[in-house]
Amino acid sequence: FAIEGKALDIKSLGAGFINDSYILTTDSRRYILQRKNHHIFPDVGAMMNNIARVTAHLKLKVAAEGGDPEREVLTVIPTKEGELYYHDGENFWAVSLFIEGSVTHDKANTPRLAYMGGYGIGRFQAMLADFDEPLAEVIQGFHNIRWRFEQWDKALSEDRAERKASVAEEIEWIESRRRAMLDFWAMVERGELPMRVTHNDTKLSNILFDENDEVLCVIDLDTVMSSTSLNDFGDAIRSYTNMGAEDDKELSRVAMNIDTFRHYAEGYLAKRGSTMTQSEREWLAFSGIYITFEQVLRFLMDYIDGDTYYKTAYPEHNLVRARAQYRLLQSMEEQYPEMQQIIKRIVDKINMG
Ligand code: GN1
Ligand code: MG
Repeated sequence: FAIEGKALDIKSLGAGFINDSYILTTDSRRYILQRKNHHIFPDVGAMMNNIARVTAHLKLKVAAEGGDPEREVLTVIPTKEGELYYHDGENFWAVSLFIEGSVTHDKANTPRLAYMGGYGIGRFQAMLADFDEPLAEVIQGFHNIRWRFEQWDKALSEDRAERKASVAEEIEWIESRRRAMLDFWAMVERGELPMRVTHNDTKLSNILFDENDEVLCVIDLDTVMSSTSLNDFGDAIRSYTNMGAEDDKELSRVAMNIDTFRHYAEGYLAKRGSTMTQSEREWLAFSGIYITFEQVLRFLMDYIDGDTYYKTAYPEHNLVRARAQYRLLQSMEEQYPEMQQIIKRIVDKINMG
């Protein structure tokens, strides 16, 4: 890679279910080195190409606003031959700049963090609103529930790990909502919800903050694709508002915090509200339910498949995750009327102002 200085040290960065990340220190600066998971991202070249084009666009926007493109946008470091990644015959590697002085948060446990997270993703989407080149679909049908149901039906009929019989109750959670979820997705298919550049993994820890908890930069751009921007809102709601852990065994801890929902929505809509279509605003609250449902399906499907997708820490891990996400889904369903009212109130306020 075209890095500055001599490499001195490489340390694992932990976290992440998909890639392996390291901090690479040279005698002049620090970098992020990642082994990209090519089982999950079959075309690493197409993925890196998406990232390079999206970050180039973002850098122009940040520069035009008088910001610092090196700190506020991810910088991909090419190889010495000018390639966006390096294939060593077995693994695929990519390097980006480490953004010094940045911090991440795992939990949105203050109103301000939730607001700033929404603001950060809203800003990211707003800056990409005029990006009109096609993006590669790096993971087929990522948030497309019709495609997920095709995979689901296949997983159930194959029952590869012979676990299906033991999760009959959980399977019913999915089946009883099949119609409603497909109906939502049909609006995307009919073009009633527009296609936009979406991040597709909007958890709080994918936003870098500075020391004053101002948003610096949105990271983990592997899944940047074209889809409905509602996915990004929904996935954030799934991760921010959960009072328990994603894989909490103690289900009584898991519930959606409606105040966190409100704060995130306020931050997001402050940046994005005025450029959303009527149908996007109308379905914003539902997107939390949609993405959380999808996550229950994905964890449960991986359990049924014999844990081939997500890294797991113990044999029942995917099932525990599915159960915890299901508890969160129920909590959202219970609070859905309130979620809708909150969105309506914020939108009315923006329209009046
Ligand atoms: C995966 O690896 P990570 O934490 O960035 C997954 C997301 C899931 C998330 C669940 C490419 O993200 O879709 O929501 O785990 N990413 C991919 O925590 O499948
Ligand atoms: Mg990710």
